[in-house]
Amino acid sequence: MQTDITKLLGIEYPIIQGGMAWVAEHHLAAAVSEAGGLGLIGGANAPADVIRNEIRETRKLTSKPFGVNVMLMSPHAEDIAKVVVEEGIKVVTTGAGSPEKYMKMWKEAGIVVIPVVASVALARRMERTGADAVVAEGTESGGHIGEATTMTLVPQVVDAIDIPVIAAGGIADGRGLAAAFMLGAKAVQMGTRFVVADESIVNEAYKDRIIAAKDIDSAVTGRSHGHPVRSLRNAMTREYSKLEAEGKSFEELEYLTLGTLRKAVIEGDIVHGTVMAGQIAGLVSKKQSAKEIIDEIISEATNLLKNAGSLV
Ligand code: TUI
Repeated sequence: MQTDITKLLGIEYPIIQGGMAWVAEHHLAAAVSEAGGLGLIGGANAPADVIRNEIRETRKLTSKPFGVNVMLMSPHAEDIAKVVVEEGIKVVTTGAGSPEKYMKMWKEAGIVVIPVVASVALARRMERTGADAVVAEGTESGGHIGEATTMTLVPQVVDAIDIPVIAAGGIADGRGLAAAFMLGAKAVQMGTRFVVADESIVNEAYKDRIIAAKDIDSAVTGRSHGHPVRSLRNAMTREYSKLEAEGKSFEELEYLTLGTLRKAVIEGDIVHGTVMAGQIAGLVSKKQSAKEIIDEIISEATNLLKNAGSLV
């Protein structure tokens, strides 16, 4: 299944794995790339040397293309921006900000740069600054989110820019991939479905919570301070929302969440930890290898797109 994005990235299928904090490490990234998608190492808040090591470990497991996601709010973003150049990384995605100050360095290094955007305005700015493609990420996504839904954001971004668009947010099966193509996207980025992959190092309790999730089980916290984050509802989100409603400061709320994503992902504390996941968690119902996930989605989408002709 070849599109502008598979050609740009040299991959077999138009499926990109999200650069999820604590989750997107070398085992998962290598498995997704080996299966024909694009695996990503998530820089998150990790120190640059940890990411350098993750890159090297990924190379031991796959010779196929993979990328690094640079989370721009990280205190280590600048160092990771340099590490990706030093390590000869071919594809970089960015999140939670604008990567403008790194563009010149990355483009000179021949890196394909794909910023994640949550608005048409940022998509336009990214095209002007030399991005090769963008991920248009709807508010259905897990983690740090924007306001627009995938259904509304993707076609508006597609119309606004000439570089290829990758759809993200609320996509976890072949229907989602086919729908993304209909909206004008050339690939999808998926997070939640890959969290439960066999190769994902995420604690089984976290995976089981995603499998058990229903359609309305996620909640958004942090809106009052302009840093909305979607995760599955639990004691943590309830406590946060209560303090948020009481008007607690950003710093106090930040302190409450410190280390809680790690607590959920690594330790499996899905009650007091932060269980980031997208709204599509309700659709994710089984644990499979990354290859099974990708093969199933491609097969579903191919059948749907073949049959689409019978509608007219
Ligand atoms: O970045 C993400 N998702 C994330 S980052 C993350 S780490 C984190 N952990 C705890 C609290 C907060 C963050 C977890 N999930 N997705 C990409 C994304 N980028 N979504 C939205 C944006 C975004 C939002 C505003 C990008 C740019 C922006 O404005 C930039 C500007 O300069 O206008």
